[in-house]
Amino acid sequence: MQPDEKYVFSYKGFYFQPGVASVEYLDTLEDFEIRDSDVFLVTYPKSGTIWTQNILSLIYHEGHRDGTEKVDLLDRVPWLEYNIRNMDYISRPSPRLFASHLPYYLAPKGLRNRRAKVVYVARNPKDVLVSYYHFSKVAVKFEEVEDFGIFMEKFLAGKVLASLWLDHVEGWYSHRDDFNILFLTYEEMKKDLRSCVLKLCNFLGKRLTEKEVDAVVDQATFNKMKADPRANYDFLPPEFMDYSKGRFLRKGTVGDWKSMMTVAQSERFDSIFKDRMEKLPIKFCWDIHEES
Ligand code: PPS
Repeated sequence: MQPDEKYVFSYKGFYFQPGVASVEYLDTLEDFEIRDSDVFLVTYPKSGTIWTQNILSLIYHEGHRDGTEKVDLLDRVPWLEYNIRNMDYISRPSPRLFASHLPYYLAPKGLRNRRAKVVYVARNPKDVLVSYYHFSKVAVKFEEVEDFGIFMEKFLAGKVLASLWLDHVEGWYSHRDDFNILFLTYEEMKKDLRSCVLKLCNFLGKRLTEKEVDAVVDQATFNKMKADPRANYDFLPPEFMDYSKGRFLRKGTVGDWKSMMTVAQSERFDSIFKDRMEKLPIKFCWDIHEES
């Protein structure tokens, strides 16, 4: 079961999106020059990327916090491997913020001197799967798989954009000592956003006042982001998104997988992922009501 080349291409064992990334460009990323002040947000798709992009932008840009600047997230925290707007990353002023879905082994090697910062956000993979399934309908350039069961098999086999969830999370976690990295989970952000914002500020060496932290937390809530076109990808043109089929900010909850997966599907999922997940020290939360 190989994925259709119209939707993904493999580069060094990882699936990328054609049209917005090329082999020539990806070849340059290994030597992409890293500054000590750079911050990379790394995620597997559908794990809380836009949420954390927004938080980073709010932490770093006063003009975003106080609403005086109307800059969208692709300009604030652009994608490293998908330079959709053809920005000149080299001449961007410091501190540069980037988002990326790259696996650890394709990250620019300059990140391994442990000076620039990496924020890794992980989400429980059943919610990732369900979010990914719905997003595949909205994202025009993604393969739309009508049948959830078929999509799940592709996800479990890593035959989707960004390949296998387990490889991504496990790879970054087991190589954490090579990077200056902070791990967060979507679920802890959901349970206590303020603590996570403070954790981030601490890691990034950013000292914000109580009021500024309040402003970050307030503008990073699901409802505020949903209503803010700069922070919900509503600005992406129809060649990327078909918003008649859903929204980028869809539900924003923990445990939505229960509304989609049958008991049999959930058990099958567990049987494939369980052994490797048990060895992962990251504790995932599967239900918002679960005690941590
Ligand atoms: S992508 O395509 O990889 O960049 O997608 P990503 O941004 O990683 O994930 C999208 C999911 O994150 C949810 N989201 C949020 N949840 C809670 N609070 C806030 N503020 C928030 N912002 C985005 C978004 O709704 C997607 O999850 P689902 O489950 O589909 O709702």
